[in-house]
Amino acid sequence: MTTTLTKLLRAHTGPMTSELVQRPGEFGLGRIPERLAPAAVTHSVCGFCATGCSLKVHLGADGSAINLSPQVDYPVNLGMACPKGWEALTPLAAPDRATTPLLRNPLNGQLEPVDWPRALQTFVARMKAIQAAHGKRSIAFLSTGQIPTEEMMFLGSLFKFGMGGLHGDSNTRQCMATAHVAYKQAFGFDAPPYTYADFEESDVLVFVGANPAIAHPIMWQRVMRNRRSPQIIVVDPRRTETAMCATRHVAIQPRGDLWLFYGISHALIARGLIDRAFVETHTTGFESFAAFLDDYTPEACAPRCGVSAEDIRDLASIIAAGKAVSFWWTMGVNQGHESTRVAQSLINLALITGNIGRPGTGANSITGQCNAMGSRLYANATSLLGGRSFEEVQHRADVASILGFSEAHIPRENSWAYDQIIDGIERGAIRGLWVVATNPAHSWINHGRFKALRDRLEFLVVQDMYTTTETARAADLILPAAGWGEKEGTFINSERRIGVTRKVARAPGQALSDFAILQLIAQAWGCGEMFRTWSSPEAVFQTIKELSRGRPCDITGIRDYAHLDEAGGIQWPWPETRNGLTPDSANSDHSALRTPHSALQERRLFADGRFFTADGRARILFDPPRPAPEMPDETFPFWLNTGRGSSAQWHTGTRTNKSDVLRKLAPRSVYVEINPEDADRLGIEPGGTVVVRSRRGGLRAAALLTATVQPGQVFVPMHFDGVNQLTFPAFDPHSRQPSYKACAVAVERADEG
Ligand SMILES: Nc1nc2c(c(=O)[nH]1)N[C@H]1C(S)=C(S)[C@@H](COP(=O)(O)OP(=O)(O)OC[C@H]3O[C@@H](n4cnc5c(=O)[nH]c(N)nc54)[C@H](O)[C@@H]3O)O[C@H]1N2
Ligand SMILES: Nc1nc2c(c(=O)[nH]1)N[C@H]1C(S)=C(S)[C@@H](COP(=O)(O)OP(=O)(O)OC[C@H]3O[C@@H](n4cnc5c(=O)[nH]c(N)nc54)[C@H](O)[C@@H]3O)O[C@H]1N2
Ligand code: SF4
Ligand SMILES: [Mo]
Repeated sequence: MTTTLTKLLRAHTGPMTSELVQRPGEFGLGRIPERLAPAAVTHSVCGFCATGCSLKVHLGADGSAINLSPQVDYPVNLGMACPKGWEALTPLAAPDRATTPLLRNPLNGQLEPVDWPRALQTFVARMKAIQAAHGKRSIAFLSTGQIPTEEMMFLGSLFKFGMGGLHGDSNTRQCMATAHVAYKQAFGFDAPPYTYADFEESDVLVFVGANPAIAHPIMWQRVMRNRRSPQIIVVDPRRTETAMCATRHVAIQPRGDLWLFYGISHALIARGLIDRAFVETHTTGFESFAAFLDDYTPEACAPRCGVSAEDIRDLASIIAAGKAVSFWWTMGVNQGHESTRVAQSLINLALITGNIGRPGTGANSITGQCNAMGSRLYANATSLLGGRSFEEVQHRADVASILGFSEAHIPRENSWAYDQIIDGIERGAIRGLWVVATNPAHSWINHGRFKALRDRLEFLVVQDMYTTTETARAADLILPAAGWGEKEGTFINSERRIGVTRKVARAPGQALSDFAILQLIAQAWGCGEMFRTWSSPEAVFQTIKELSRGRPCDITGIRDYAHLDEAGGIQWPWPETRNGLTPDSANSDHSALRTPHSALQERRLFADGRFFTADGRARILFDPPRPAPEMPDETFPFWLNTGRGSSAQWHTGTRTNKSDVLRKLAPRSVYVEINPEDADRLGIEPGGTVVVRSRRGGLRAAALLTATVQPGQVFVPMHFDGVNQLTFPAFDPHSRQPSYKACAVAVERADEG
């Protein structure tokens, strides 16, 4: 183990990927003197949101990044980037970076620096002791959609196949679980069908519970490039930045979505405005859906969703008149108590109107984190590698044979979901927790409870870039991780495009990439031999290709990282057989791929109307709407809505708060958006301090008076700690995704509270 450690630490101070990039002038001419060499550049996919912009990295003489600018020649961002992308290097230099492992000293309760051998030995000894006393399954991990696929796959595989654990989930549950399940049930595989060119090729775009103008600014720029004068309909209780730019804002009542979309479906079917031929050839379940909808006339739905029957019919007419209609959804849909059915109510609309598989169409879930799509396929958390199932014999056998392990290493059961892991901690079933690249003490729903749970854990390991996150501060052991830009690997963006992220900076002190940390833990645990061939992210990428073979996400036609770079990223599927292109058919393929908007570079699914279900047909799925589990009442009269506050803030702020530029672009302290009428009634002044209270906790915040929120509703951004003391832990029954967007609160002036 010491040899591996020495090697890894040496590698960490050794060359960066960027230094292996040739500088112009080096080709065959020998190295030109440094002072004459034009600055070298490389590029890397952004590590914030799932848009997956490519950033040009300008390198200094020592090969490390000195600046970033957007890449022009990339089919995603076409020369654009949002403020986070421009500022992506700044968080790397923050003073609170974890630079050595830190271990809590039981005598004084302080986190104290230790060396890697001691940290690893402690990790292994404490986790194994817990397993010995309480069973193999008494340890769990919580991870992320923000590290490369190769690292997630290593974490999930090491934990389940090497360490004998079963329960692991990630923040993707907070974010994309609904889309994952909705697609799987409806299409037979978790397969977002679209490509970003669809933003430009639609003549009607319907955004539901999505605020791309701030959450996915470059996707929004793609909408702005649409030359068809499209109708843009935004369904959101708030008049968001996106709603302000839309042609129509539908100010739906919170949680009214299922009523609205059933009402629209009813209106379409009643007036015969559907694509019968598509429905008959490519779907199942239509007849029972139509019968079910009898009760959902626009008149019946109107009072339940806050949209008039006339408007419901009007929306149906707009959708029916559109030649290419696309439906886009994000967290306003995914984070709800009946979210899977809401997502499917949009899928149903696309199916019954035949808006799928053609340019500018689709039922399109927009992804959140840079690699949530990688996590959905390869995290090995709640589904087995490659979108497989732990419960299927054949799937386990396939994975075992590809990885060269005995099948005995592969659990036959599914992991608990995030909320079940949290319950498990409460019950004492989980005693050791390993948190990688997520900050649940801030982001988990009703986190007041998470904090109490800390005391139930015998051992909490936090693997993060920083020592100061809410979760790291509670840890027994902090493992110092390299961040975006300090390591390499691949991300899969929202439109299924796989792109490479590069090492262009050195991690500080003894921080190591998550990949290297996992290699060390595997060795220290005693299962290093199983992962002998997992020698680098790119080696693991080759295994990922094999795991994809014959699956809907087949990428066996991608040669290696260089191929991805040359091609401008490649969307799955890209099987070996694709258009006769083979991994070796070199340059001509790549130049074809580089043609902007060529058929190869912008690919959507289901052009042939065949879905991934056994009979090739999409499923129309539905259920009656249910009331939200916590509704406003006399004591807690407001709906609390939460979400993204600005394009300059990222989640719990551990990265974006480190940039002065980004901090100038967003409010520094927590605020609550409240309608001026409500404020007036409650005697709340603009900027005055108020207390927002729910049954679970309270939060002091500055009042931001704005008519963008409707009377009776308030909005608090998720970026400040404390918001999740308020939220109510309700979960969708299919996806187990938390319902962050609706609970009941009271608001009062602070001097009265
Ligand atoms: N700047 C920035 N960008 C980000 C992120 C970030 O933290 N900062 N995070 C990334 C991640 S991980 C994600 S998941 C995405 C999230 O991206 P979005 O989902 O677009 O952002 P949110 O603000 O969470 O939620 C979207 C909207 O849902 C609305 N909503 C609330 N309740 C309802 C309802 O009942 N019905 C409907 N129809 N709408 C409702 C909210 O008012 C909100 O405007 O953003 C990604 N991009
Ligand atoms: N109220 C409310 N709560 C929400 C939401 C909401 O809309 N409302 N949205 C939910 C959603 S959609 C999401 S995605 C979650 C996000 O919630 P989190 O995942 O908890 O938020 P982040 O701040 O992104 O946390 C990522 C952590 O990983 C660390 N990190 C970054 N890069 C690396 C790396 O390469 N390696 C390692 N080891 N660590 C790294 C960062 O420092 C940070 O501590 O929040 C959820 N919580
Ligand atoms: S839009 Fe997303 S991927 Fe593009 S630069 Fe901004 S944060 Fe990065
Ligand atoms: Mo997310």
